[in-house]
Amino acid sequence: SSTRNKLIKILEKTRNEYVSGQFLSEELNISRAAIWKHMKELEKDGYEIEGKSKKGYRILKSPEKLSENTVQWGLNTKWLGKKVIHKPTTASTQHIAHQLAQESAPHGTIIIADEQTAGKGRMNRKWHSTAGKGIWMSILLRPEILPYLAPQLTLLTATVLADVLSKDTTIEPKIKWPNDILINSKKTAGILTEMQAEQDQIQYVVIGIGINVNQTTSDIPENINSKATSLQIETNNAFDITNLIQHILQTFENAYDAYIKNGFPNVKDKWESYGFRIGETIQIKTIKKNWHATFLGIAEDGALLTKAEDEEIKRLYSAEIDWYKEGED
Ligand code: BTX
Repeated sequence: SSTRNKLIKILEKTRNEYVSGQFLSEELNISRAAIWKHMKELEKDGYEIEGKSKKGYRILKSPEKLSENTVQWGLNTKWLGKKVIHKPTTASTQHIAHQLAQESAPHGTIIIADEQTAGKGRMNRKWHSTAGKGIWMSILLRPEILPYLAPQLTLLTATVLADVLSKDTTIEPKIKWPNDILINSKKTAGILTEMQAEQDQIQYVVIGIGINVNQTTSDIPENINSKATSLQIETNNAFDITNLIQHILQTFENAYDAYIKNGFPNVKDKWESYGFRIGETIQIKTIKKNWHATFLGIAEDGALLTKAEDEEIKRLYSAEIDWYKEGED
């Protein structure tokens, strides 16, 4: 309920301090008995709240479990996450997002899961989604932009994740083109953008975000542990998944609104400020061939900008890149 949302906002803001029942009752325009009932509801969702006579209420502990409510309470957004679907376990949040999109779910709908049993990466690759230890989330958007611009949303999402991680943690995130978030050269997050569109109009876009948060080394499957990591592994700290999600949603909404208003230039600058190995030689793979070139940055439309040995400058829209090792083509 919106009353409960307001209540959480007040309590979260004044954390550690007591807020009097009188104040709450005036602020929310409900009786003190009603406030007490709301507090009981919050406790059902995992909040620990202390109520002291003469002093008032305060939050002792925010819920650890993820739910539609815990994501929405205290969420400071205008349109993103007004509808949240949470599943304890599901094959892939992308599937649910597509389904809801066909059933006309609104722009800004969020689907989150504690666990995915068939998490998807790009090009049918697998995405490991350990139960309760990461952010496995899809965002449904109905952007009024031309379909060919949709890849810019992936780059925008990468800058949002990099911004949030650099603010909320002590680590320095880097973005590997187009969309891997690396910490100490290892992958911590990935983004999968899928789109349904006609020639000149996007029906919807689903942006899938996977972030390894609280995995320990033993949670990372052996076949990827040389190139994958988590926030916990890199910082020795556990993170509050709900807080991170809220921060991502708030940052995403601002970045998205600015992008729709002002276009790509600011996203490009931000992306490049986090860009990994700009100026270095990279190995490029497409379906047809394999070559290396200098990574110059991204173009004003988001394409990968490279310069080959013969000085030819190329824009690439879909390719895989890797770090160049001596002896490769
Ligand atoms: P990607 O194709 O760039 O990365 C997939 C590759 O990354 C895999 O082939 C594997 O080598 C490696 N990998 C797999 N799982 C992990 C992991 N947990 N951490 C680090 N590396 C890994 C990136 O695709 C896009 C990922 C999007 C995931 C989100 S989660 C919510 C949504 N639902 C869904 O099914 N996918 C998206």
